[in-house]
Amino acid sequence: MTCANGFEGLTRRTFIAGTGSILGGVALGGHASAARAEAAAPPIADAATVPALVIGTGYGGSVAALRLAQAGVDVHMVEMGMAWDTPGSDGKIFANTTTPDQRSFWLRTRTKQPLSNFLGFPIDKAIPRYTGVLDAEEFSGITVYQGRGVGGGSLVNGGMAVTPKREYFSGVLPTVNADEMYNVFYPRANAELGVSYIDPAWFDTTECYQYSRVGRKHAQRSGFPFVYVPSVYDWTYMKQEAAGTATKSALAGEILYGNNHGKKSLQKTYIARIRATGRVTISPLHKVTSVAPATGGGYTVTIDQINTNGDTVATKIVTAAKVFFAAGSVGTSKLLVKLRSTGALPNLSAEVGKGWGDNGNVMCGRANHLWDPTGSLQSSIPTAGIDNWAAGGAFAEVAPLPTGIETFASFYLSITKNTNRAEFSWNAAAGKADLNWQTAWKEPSITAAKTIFDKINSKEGTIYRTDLFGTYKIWGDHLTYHPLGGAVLNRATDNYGRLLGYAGLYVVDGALIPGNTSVNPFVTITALAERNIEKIIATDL
Ligand code: FAE
Repeated sequence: MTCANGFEGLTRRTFIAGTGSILGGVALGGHASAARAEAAAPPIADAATVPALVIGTGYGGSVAALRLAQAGVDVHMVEMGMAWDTPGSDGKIFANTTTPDQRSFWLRTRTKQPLSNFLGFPIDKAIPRYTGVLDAEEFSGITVYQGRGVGGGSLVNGGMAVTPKREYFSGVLPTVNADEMYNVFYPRANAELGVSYIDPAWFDTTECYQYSRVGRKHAQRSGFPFVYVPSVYDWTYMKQEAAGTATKSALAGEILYGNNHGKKSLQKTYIARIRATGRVTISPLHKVTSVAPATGGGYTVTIDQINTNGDTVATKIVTAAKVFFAAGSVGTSKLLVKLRSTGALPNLSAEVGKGWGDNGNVMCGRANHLWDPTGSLQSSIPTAGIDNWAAGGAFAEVAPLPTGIETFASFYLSITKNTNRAEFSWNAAAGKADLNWQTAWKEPSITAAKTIFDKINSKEGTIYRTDLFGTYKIWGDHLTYHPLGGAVLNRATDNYGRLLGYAGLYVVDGALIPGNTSVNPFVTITALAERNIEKIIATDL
């Protein structure tokens, strides 16, 4: 079977697998050429001494490393995931969502796709264990999806680059000056990330956004404001994909397991600029396991070098004058609660580990009428949303189901007002950090999402899909793509991310944000990191 989106030879089996993958509603990215341009520098050496060590290479870490390097500081970035700069045997760096392989998941022997089922049937499959790009990290009551590799979440995310409405900002970061953020740091973040909107005329006519136009029609007929969602995808490239003059990427369904072409992941933006400074080295497949005060000042950092099976092949002890925690909300929180409890950093605040939220993520699908097709060719990059935040506490993205065939389904990822907050704690017996989230805490999110979709279903005479997350299960309430908090600004840290109790230790990532951003989070994480690092460079260096 040859499908319009290039899924040639699609069998029923691969169709089902592909459906599950992308439906996750969000995407990813990661590009080869920029990363490949630089010669691989040797990883950090045992016993090295560095002025600044950054743990993690996602948004917060990349902002911190770039600005420190531009200020003349030599920086070392340590990243537990792979470099993602070398093509596999198929000539591609990242696997397609229709055909997950070992590159797709972090140290799993079976995929754990966000949409686990189709027509009620489970669609996960066996894969070789490998340090793949998407981590589905399981805690009690919730699976937290995260990117692994140089570029962090930017490798796997949907590229939706949304600045919160200003009127909601005081609920997002109550102790941060909104004027500064909206006049300086949000514009700076948007410019550096390469954020732009789809051309509305093209949106109105292109086959690959028919699913979004159906979403718009249904939203507007029920009286909900429809909004375009800005993106870091290269729209010129997507038009070329549609015209058949460029290798298909968004239009081949590339999203959750990496994007080989059009998405401007951090590798193409901040990290390309970081490399150009000549002051930053990056060690992939290196995982920080401890940070403790060093005898002569600064901090002793313990780093496990791992292989692609996840086994430790070397342990390195280095000294850093300053350490920036940028391991993501989960990575930073897990590390900090461990260090506080095990005596490495006993003076960390009791607030460390607290204030963790899921950004109110909840997913659902709707079954449309046969006269309302959503299209067999769907761009994997969402660009439309339904804004019912003020009235119902939900902002819903119209997400793709890029299966290559007509599904007559509309799919949505909602970000909702959910005030439940969980806490990380150190489980000494198990030797790992636990998170005390409960699945039932998603109820407020479902209630908020229903303010949109019950009304649309009633107006359109349609029903919810019940086959995407199990058998007769409507809501994808078991996961989040947007972990936030765990080292909250002005609580576990001061108002600029300096960890209380330890001079020279900083948090610069999504752990600073207290659980919800009202929209997708990476623009806010980037802008906050820009704000904080500017202050830290001016006053602490
Ligand atoms: P992050 O980007 O997660 O980077 C942390 C890095 O630290 C990772 O590379 C880790 O591998 C690394 N690391 C962790 N622990 C260690 C350690 N001990 N030693 C060394 N390295 C370590 O953090 N957000 C949006 O705004 N729009 C979207 O469309 C969107 N879609 C998404 C879709 C998916 C499937 C997923 C998973 C996320 C999505 N997100 C989206 C969320 C977004 O990617 C996420 O908020 C940011 O990546 C978080 O940025 P951080 O800098 O906090």
